[in-house]
Amino acid sequence: MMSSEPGKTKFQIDLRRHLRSQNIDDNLVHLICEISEASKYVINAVRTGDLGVAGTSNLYGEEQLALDVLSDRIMRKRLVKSGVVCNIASEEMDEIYQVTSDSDGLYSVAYDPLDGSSLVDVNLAVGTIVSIFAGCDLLQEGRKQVAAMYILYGPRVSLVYSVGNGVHEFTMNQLMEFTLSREDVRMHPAGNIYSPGGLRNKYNEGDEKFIRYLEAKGAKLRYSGGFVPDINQVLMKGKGIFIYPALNGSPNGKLRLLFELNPMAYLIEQAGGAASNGHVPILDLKPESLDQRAPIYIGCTEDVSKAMEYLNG
Ligand code: P6P
Repeated sequence: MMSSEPGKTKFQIDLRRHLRSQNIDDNLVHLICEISEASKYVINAVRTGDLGVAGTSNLYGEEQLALDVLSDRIMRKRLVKSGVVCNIASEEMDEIYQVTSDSDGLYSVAYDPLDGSSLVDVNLAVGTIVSIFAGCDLLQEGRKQVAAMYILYGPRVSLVYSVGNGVHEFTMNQLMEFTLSREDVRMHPAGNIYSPGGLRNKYNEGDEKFIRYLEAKGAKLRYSGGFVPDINQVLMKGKGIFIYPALNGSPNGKLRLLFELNPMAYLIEQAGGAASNGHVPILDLKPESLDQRAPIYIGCTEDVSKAMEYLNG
């Protein structure tokens, strides 16, 4: 816990100062700060950039927007320039981008540069999601991440990170500086909101029964279609569950293990929550490919456990 320094309230503690209190490698401090700087250019692209299509598709065969390509380029250039990265994987790139074969003291980064980009043209919140491993191997279990973070471009711009010592939120001020707004975010055991991703008419029976259970206990449906704002709501309110289950015709659901699920599962577990694919913790899954997807149940521990009861009952 970062005690407020004399003369400084916690709200004046900037990201670099907080990272230095986390007892982590200087290269990792530098890397996370570089990502936060890159996000300021992504913000500008979101607010003023072209909303059209790029005329290309990503490794999932999904049509890319100009914003996807621009955000990806901003992130990749900053990571390469950082001097502390050996491999990069992006949801918007087909293959791993090798910066250097030298792994000594360096990190590898998997990111979704602008998750939910199709929501920008209707002015809904979107975000950048980042997963960081030590060394060159990006196909490690998520539990081996050394850091995870996201930047949420909403009514306010917030940055949430963990390096294994709890989850901490920073909010961008009028000078575009990230200052500490919540330290050591913790989740309740159970919650009262739920985010049901995907088409309900493609849910299997167990998932459908779980949703009916939630509705019967008075839980409120909260779903924007953006993974970052929807997870941020569950995390910051500390109450609730987000699910994107296996669907009829899509046995692995929709969300991507490397770029979306691993970083968010790391953060939610660090806040005292849980994240499962319906059978095992997300963070224990060994990725077999860059484009791997998995079903996700993520949020309060008791809510996730209840979902497993219905799913596997
Ligand atoms: P659906 C955005 O495309 C995304 O990858 C996540 O941000 C979001 O949670 C999900 O897809 C929404 O998917 O099928 O509900 O539109």
